[in-house]
Amino acid sequence: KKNPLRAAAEKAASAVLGSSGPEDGVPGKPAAVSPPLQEPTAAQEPLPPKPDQSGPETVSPTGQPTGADPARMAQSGAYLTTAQGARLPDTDHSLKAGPRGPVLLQDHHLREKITHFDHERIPERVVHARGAAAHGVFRGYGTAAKLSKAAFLAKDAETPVFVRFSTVLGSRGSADTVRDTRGFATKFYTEEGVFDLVGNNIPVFFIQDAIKFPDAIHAGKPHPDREIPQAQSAHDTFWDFVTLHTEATHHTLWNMSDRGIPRSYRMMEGFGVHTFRLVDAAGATTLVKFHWKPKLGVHSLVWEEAQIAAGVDPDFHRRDLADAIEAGAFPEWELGVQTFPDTEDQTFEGIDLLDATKIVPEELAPVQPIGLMTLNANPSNYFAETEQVAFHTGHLVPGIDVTDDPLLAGRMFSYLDTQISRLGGPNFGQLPINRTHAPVNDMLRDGMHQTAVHRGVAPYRPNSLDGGCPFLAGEDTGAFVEVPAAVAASRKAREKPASFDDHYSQPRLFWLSMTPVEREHIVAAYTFELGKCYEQAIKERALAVLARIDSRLCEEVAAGLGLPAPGPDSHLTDPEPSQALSQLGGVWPLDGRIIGIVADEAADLDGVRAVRQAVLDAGMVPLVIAPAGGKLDADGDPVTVQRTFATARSVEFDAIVLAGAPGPGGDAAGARDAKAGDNTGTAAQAVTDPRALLLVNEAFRHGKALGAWAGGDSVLAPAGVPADAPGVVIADTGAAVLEALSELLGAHRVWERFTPQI
Ligand code: HDD
Repeated sequence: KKNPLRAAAEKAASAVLGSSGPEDGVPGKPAAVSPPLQEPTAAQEPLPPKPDQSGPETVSPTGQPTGADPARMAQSGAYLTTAQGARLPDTDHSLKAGPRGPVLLQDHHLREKITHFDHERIPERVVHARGAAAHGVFRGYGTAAKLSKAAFLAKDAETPVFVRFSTVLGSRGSADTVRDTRGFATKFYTEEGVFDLVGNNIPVFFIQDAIKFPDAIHAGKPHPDREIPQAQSAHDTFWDFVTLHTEATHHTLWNMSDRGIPRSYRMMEGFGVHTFRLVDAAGATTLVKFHWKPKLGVHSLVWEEAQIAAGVDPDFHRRDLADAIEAGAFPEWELGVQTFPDTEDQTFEGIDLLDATKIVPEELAPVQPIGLMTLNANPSNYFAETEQVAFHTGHLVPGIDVTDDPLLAGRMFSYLDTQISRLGGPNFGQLPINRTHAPVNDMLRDGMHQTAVHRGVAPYRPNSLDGGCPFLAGEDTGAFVEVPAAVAASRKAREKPASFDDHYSQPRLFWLSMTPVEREHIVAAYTFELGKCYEQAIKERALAVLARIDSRLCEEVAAGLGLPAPGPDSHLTDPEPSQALSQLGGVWPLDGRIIGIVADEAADLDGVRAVRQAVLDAGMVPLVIAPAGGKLDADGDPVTVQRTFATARSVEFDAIVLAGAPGPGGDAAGARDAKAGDNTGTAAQAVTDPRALLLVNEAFRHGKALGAWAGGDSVLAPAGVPADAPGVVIADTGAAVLEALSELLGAHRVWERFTPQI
């Protein structure tokens, strides 16, 4: 019986060599002029996957379990060894000539330990250095199967993924909550090879041509003389660049909107930005834009909150992602596509699909869901996984191809190039986190950090020594074959198309699509950022750009800067607003929301226990905040304190509940009497502690829901919170408070508390 692998290999080999004509093999390949050379066709099974990097088998002299979960232990094996496996008697004392004598050069363990430590760091990413990541799974809905032959998009196909979120400008140790674009890069380990969707949380980009990327990043990064400011766009060089390259106007406006300060990585949209090309089994193509839609909705911080968080918890987003996953609140996103006919001009409704500074409003091309991604596991080791993961827009699988977007073309070069220096050579694809789950049978050899032990003598093809392997695949045997898309006959030129010239109509569309409160945030952001610039000429130029978006926006920012607003632009159009661009208006799941419960020893602790449980039952996270740490009611049914007045800051919580005092039989009236009379009520300490008052006041100013029961509300007035303000719930029991708060939380914030003047 004929070996099927051999038959496929023979077919592919003969197609490539041209012996049976173009119709059998690669489309459009001309027939060979000379008779083809005969290539050996004795196929072999592909080589096994490259060697794994896992640690050595556990070596235990006694065979006794240590009690720790082996999968979570830092080391395997009982004895500390050198890198060569020699067991060590001591790792705390250098080898010396006597206890007080000189250290001996002979001490190999000392030198090995310090040398390795000296080289523990690798260069951080030149952009997107600060990030956090998680493992998960993607399940195809099958709805894209008619557009793309990619196997991972088939119905119910499950594919492991690794996702890294990031900021762009800051260094690896910078704060999470700075105003910036967020990276959203997904690695799909499909059975046909790795597919990377390397996107952002903003659907447009600063520039239209990759050749400007170094300039854009030089302008956004800290000034080269003093290396400040860190992780900020609020400085002269950034605004100099974006006002001189006005194609950046659209992206800059998104950055100045609430999208620039997400509440959580779990609450961000993701976008592939460029237009991609899907290919079905028959070779038909469709242009698409990829969208990730978070199940929890799209939500943001308010600017003051973001600034405070950058100080009190620089790891705010990193912690949030890891905590949510550890708690089982697995974040989910639906992957969707907007589809466009693959026409020769590659435009849709007059929008140039190759211009990465343009969106296609969802009202014109709805996002059609094609699969669900669930992030369900944290990395075990930050360096090995999150730091060493390497994405590339060129990691494509059959069924997904690129377009001629000039920004994308430059990216196709940049990622591999940067990773060679960042990861120390060309073999980073062998690192466990980067390794494909498909069999690898390449002819790439040697190089720094080569971990594969390749067999055979003929890493070239065709060959007659290694059985002729490997053979070439055709489309029918799963090869990735570029779409033979037509290239417009033209001439070489460093030019851009005229359709790239419109820099303002889509920023105006975005502005007009915002609600008043979102517009006010945008005005405040521009006013803050430009207010941090020193050069008057840059501020004036920025105002001239804003006048081309909207005169009210321009006037408000000008007023904040104390500068005259340029006159209105007579070219302004009035595009139909796109509701999909606004973040307000929905009701969203509460998974993983954090509820702070302020209580003390004198509080209604039964009520506190009940609220805690109700918060947990709703899939949210309760954190008890008390004047000091430890336990409340330690001798009875203890309530653990998670935060103290010293460690709690409002930014950590989505809502705050102020516990009441216990009344006779727990009734509220009795509780109020108890509090008012002898200062034993729960609020007694909070009422006089400025840290607790700040907590409540900030939460109020940031539009967070506040609740109190049985006298807990006595904190409100000293904290400057009117008891009748929107989103302040005072009820008789903790349970009633929580019910009302949950309803408020579905809208993310108490938006009525903001009174925009725009
Ligand atoms: Fe980029 C990293 C996203 C344009 C060059 N980029 C990087 C990451 C994301 C993006 C999410 C971090 C990946 C990770 O977590 O490891 N980049 C984008 C998007 C762009 C974009 C959505 C426009 C649509 N990028 C872009 C251009 C260039 C680069 C035009 C260069 C010409 N990007 C890089 C890079 C990085 C990178 C220098 C730095 C670290 C890395 O690649 O691995 O190659």
